[in-house]
Amino acid sequence: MGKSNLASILSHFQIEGQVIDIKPLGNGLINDTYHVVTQADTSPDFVLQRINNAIFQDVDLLQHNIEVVTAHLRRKLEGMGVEDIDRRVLQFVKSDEGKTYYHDQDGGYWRVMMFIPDSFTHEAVTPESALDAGRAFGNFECMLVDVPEQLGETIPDFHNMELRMRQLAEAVKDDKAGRLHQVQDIVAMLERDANEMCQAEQLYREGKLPKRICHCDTKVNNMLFDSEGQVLCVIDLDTVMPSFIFSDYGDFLRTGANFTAEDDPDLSHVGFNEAIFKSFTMGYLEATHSFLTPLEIKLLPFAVALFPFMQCTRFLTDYINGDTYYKIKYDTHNLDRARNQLALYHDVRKHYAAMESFILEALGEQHST
Ligand code: GN1
Ligand code: MG
Repeated sequence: MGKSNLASILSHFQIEGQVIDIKPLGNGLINDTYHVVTQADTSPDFVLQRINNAIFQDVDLLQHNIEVVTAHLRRKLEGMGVEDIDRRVLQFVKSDEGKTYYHDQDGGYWRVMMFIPDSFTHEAVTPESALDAGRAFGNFECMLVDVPEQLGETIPDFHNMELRMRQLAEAVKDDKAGRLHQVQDIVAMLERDANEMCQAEQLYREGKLPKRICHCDTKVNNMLFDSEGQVLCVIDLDTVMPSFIFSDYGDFLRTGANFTAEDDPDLSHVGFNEAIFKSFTMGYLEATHSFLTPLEIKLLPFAVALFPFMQCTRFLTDYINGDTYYKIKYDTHNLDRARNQLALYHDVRKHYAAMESFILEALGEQHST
């Protein structure tokens, strides 16, 4: 969208300062995000975002969830005496109607947040920053265990593996883009392991596994770091909703502990980085061991396998459907992503025993401190 249109959208929000530039920001695959630069020193910068309403169909519920969660996080941080709270939790700007979003005449939904200065996103972590990331996502879940109201699911059954398998089966049946013949091998592999990968939904039905408020999109690039490489703030809160806790644990390691990017077409680069796994797990358990159940802990290695498996299923489904969900940069982008995630899944499975023994060791350390 052109800058003058973006500027006219912005005029519906209560922002101060003279806007001097509006430029694309970040690598999100769903929403469109812009950095709104204002005259230096006189006022803060902003982030303008167009919410993908085809995917987030109930924007009222979505923004309500985010308002509840950010207010709760803010209260918690205040209670802990944290000083730079505005850099640690997202802050939304009200529209001229007093809402945290604006619905334009063409049907678009927009929102504006304060830009957090001197903050950076990264596409990869080091073992040092992974420890901090584990603490940050663990603390995020920990602070949200007592959110004062029941939150809705912004995308119903978002991390439900049974649903993802049904969506794949549907795509295979319709073969809308005529691409099925290229991917039969991947479909067969996913179907082979589907039962095992759907065990969480079964355990939930049996009342053995709880749902808690999770972030549900803990990609490395969904957190902000300061110039020293310390985590400042968890961002991209659209998918915050009730889910299995290992949504956050497994999804982080899916990007953080892959030796390469999720769309690297060279599969020889793909692999599970145990050093990142270890430090992220250490930080995560430090923040969460006091409230996780034994079953949730036992399922952590399963979660590490589940997320590349689920993401492979989702990318592949989108490829078979003709690329209607994820933004793509070239024709076979979703196929490359799917193959990459399948390779990661297979490699993760080789590390099950090592993961199990490390988790026991890490828990021992938490209990002795
Ligand atoms: C999407 O927009 P982004 O890049 O933060 C997706 C995640 C996927 C991810 C794959 C709402 O997240 O679930 O894991 O792409 N978000 C939604 O890179 O579908
Ligand atoms: Mg994102």
